[in-house]
Amino acid sequence: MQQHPHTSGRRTRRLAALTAAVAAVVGLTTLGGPGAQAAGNPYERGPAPTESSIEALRGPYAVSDLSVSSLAVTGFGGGTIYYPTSTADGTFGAIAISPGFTAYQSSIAWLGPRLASQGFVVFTIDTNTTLDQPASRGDQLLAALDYLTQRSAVRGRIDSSRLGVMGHSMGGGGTLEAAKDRPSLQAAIPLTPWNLDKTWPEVRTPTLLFGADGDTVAPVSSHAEPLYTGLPSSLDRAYIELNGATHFTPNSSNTTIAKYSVSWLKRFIDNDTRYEQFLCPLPRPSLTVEESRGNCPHTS
Ligand code: 9J3
Ligand code: ZN
Repeated sequence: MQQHPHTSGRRTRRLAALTAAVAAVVGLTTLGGPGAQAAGNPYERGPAPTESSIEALRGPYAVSDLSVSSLAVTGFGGGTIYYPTSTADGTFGAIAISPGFTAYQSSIAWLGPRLASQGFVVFTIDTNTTLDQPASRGDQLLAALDYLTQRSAVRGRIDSSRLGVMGHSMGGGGTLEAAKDRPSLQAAIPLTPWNLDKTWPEVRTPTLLFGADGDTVAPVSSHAEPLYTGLPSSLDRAYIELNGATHFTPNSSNTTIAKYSVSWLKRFIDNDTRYEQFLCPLPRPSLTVEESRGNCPHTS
């Protein structure tokens, strides 16, 4: 910038300094990549979301992974940790994810990089045996979170006060068991859950359940829907029933599951209200959503 020859001295220098300061602040808050962070929320990670960013196959963070042998842990069956490669943005919230009855971590593996690339450390686990029941799967999810935050090689990358759980089928039933046992969990997401216990008044963790309209293994009328109803009505809770879906829809890449899961995890693990727009109002019935229920998350 060229200066007018007749304006000079202190005032011009002060103006220049002010302009530089404003530019620096604007740069910090709008420049980007994953690095952008709000002054008001220390847990916020990544740039402002859009419909296409929550639907994308990958979010803004490059992801690394780490295999954990069952021989190296106790209380669960090992697994794979997916985590943002860069440490430039500080720590991240973390989630553990359990597969269902007779299934392995491979059945929920797509969620690892999909969620981690949005800014979470994600632990997809194997259970001690593939026949373990929901209460055991809940205990194993908690053992996995304890390993992740206390002993794993990525423990220094995790904010251990900001944890969540997910799971498919009996792993979804286990997700509710984990939340009941550990009220400090910040988010829970059961996927086509299966649990004989339909009463969950103790749960204090914001919970998003996915049902599938064509589920004949864990029909929504006897599992996902009564499990949703069994949560406290005062809880931040939601139910999304997938349209044209089966019990096994959560076992492969699914954009409806991903976009609302990312939004729920961001909203409740990161306290990131920028994602509230995708949860509230609830998704309307469509080609992908059969029905939805919930009490829209309260702002602030
Ligand atoms: O984890 C699941 O897929 C539970 C559904 C099931 O097979 O229950 C049978 C007892
Ligand atoms: Zn329904």
